[in-house]
Amino acid sequence: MQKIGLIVGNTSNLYEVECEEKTYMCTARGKFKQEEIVPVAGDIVVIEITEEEKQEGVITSIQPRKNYCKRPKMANITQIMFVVSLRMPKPDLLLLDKQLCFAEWLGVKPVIILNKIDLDQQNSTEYIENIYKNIGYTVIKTNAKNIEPETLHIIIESLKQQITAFSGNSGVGKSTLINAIFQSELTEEGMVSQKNKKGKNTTTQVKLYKLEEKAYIADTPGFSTFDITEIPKEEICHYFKEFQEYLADCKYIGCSHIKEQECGIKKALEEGKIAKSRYENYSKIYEELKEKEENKW
Ligand SMILES: Nc1nc2c(ncn2[C@@H]2O[C@H](COP(=O)(O)OP(=O)(O)OP(=O)(O)O)[C@@H](O)[C@H]2O)c(=O)[nH]1
Ligand SMILES: [Mg+2]
Ligand SMILES: [Zn+2]
Repeated sequence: MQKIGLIVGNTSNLYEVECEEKTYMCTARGKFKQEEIVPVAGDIVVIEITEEEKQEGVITSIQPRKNYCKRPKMANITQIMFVVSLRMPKPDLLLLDKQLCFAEWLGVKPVIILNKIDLDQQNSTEYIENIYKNIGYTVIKTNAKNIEPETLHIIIESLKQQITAFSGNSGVGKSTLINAIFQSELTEEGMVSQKNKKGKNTTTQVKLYKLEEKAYIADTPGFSTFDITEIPKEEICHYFKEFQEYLADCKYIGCSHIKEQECGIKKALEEGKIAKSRYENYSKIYEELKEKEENKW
């Protein structure tokens, strides 16, 4: 008998596949390896049930992926929540811009969470919020340790119908936030009711936790941020959302917006239409990727 399901976890060659009403432990057929496709968390797969009572099966095929990410290995994520903390650790906007760039490249929805707002002493919250709201990003401000019900409600609403990965430096509050989401006692209609508490066990693989029907959170131990080195440096400017409308004003085709004259991006920067930190981080990312490319050979 065949069933279709979602891979929610995997350790070595064993996959946990969640089907409609049951979860099966499955192995994968060798042929995927020959095609160089290895099933990963987030894959939708067809399984052949081998032992119904033991809930065991074999993965027979993988559905086409919406996206695939190498590090951490997972497929079909639809949203990334970037957690930035205001203090301890201090905000890292270069990392945030790298991660936003990655999300745009992957084609998934980015959400920014400004956490530890209770520790902000320099009004950085508003400063950062403004930069990113002006570009059109969703910014949610939190104190994850002591989260207000309204904020939790907004976050839970935005997790619906999505496979969401959390990203951000160590210590910014990802786990605190995820625990708050899962321990939520809110039982209003359509809200989380099950206390699906996240275990403290250390897995080295990606695991998807089910929040409710069609809503999953990806825990990516060992990879708190996404690797952007797959993106060619020439493409980076296309993933800085607010740069798009000024690209046509560059005189030179293939303008890198670094040293060239008559550059639409630099002009927009001078006119205050692009935030200084965003342009500076663009340059840093560009130079960093350039160096990596040169060192490859
Ligand atoms: N004051 C304050 N402390 C917070 C807040 N959110 C989290 N913390 C604390 O910050 C510390 C780090 O939080 P974690 O949730 O473990 O951070 P993480 O992002 O999961 O870190 P890694 O697992 O290392 O990637 C903990 O001591 C939390 O209690 C907040 O909003 N305000
Ligand atoms: Mg953590
Ligand atoms: Zn330019």
